[in-house]
Amino acid sequence: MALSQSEPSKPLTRRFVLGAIVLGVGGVVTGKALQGGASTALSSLGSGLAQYLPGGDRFRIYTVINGFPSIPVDSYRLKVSGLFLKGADLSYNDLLDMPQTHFDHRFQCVTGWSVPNVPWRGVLLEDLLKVAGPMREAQALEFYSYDGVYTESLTLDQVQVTKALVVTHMYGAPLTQAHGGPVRLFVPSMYGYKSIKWLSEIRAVSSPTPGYWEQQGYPVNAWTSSNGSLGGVI
Ligand SMILES: Nc1nc2c(c(=O)[nH]1)N[C@H]1C(S)=C(S)[C@@H](COP(=O)(O)O)O[C@H]1N2
Ligand SMILES: [Mo]
Repeated sequence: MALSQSEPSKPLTRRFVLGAIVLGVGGVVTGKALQGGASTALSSLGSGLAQYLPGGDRFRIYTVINGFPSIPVDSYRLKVSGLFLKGADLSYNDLLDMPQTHFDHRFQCVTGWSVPNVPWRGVLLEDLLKVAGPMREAQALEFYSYDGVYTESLTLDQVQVTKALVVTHMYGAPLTQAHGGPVRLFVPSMYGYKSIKWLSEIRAVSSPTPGYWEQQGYPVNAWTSSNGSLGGVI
């Protein structure tokens, strides 16, 4: 990998924010562990928070805004718009009523950390596309976040090849707010920046606008090195 180690182009601001958030999360775990011992802490935290446990490969929590958008599950909406024969405005329960897919897959950030065997669950983007029906002119999908800033995109081919998932559950539990809950994207075989959190809208387009980090120099085709041969054209 020839990419630089630091994603941020505004290193000070972003590192400060990220550091504060990671420390905050660690603090919660430590607090519980001190009160009840490690095993009690584990069971009371539930498997959904296991990824925060210290040691080994673990997630870093990222957000490019100050904090996390707060979206109550009951008012969550996923807009399916643009070049579709049938647009949609899906609730969280609409997503749960669709065919559910789950698999374990590594999550890999371009800055060097990764987490193996993460259990993901949700709706395959491919299954959502079958319902919405992309028009002939549609070549790609643009993704938008409730944070109002972060964006991403995938070609329709990449949606198929990667098995990109609209995620509602991680580690057998509803997605936490920190990880992009109620709903985020997970794109296997591509770097973590493709996996947009707090997903608000999926828009079919003929030619996608590069995403947030891509506008700052990261590749639009974000294959992890182990999957580089899959290629991809935008
Ligand atoms: N909305 C939003 N989505 C995002 C990001 C972000 O800052 N904001 N960061 C991306 C990057 S670079 C990575 S590595 C992963 C991190 O996911 P996590 O915070 O669940 O560990 O989220 C991706 N999706
Ligand atoms: Mo990342």
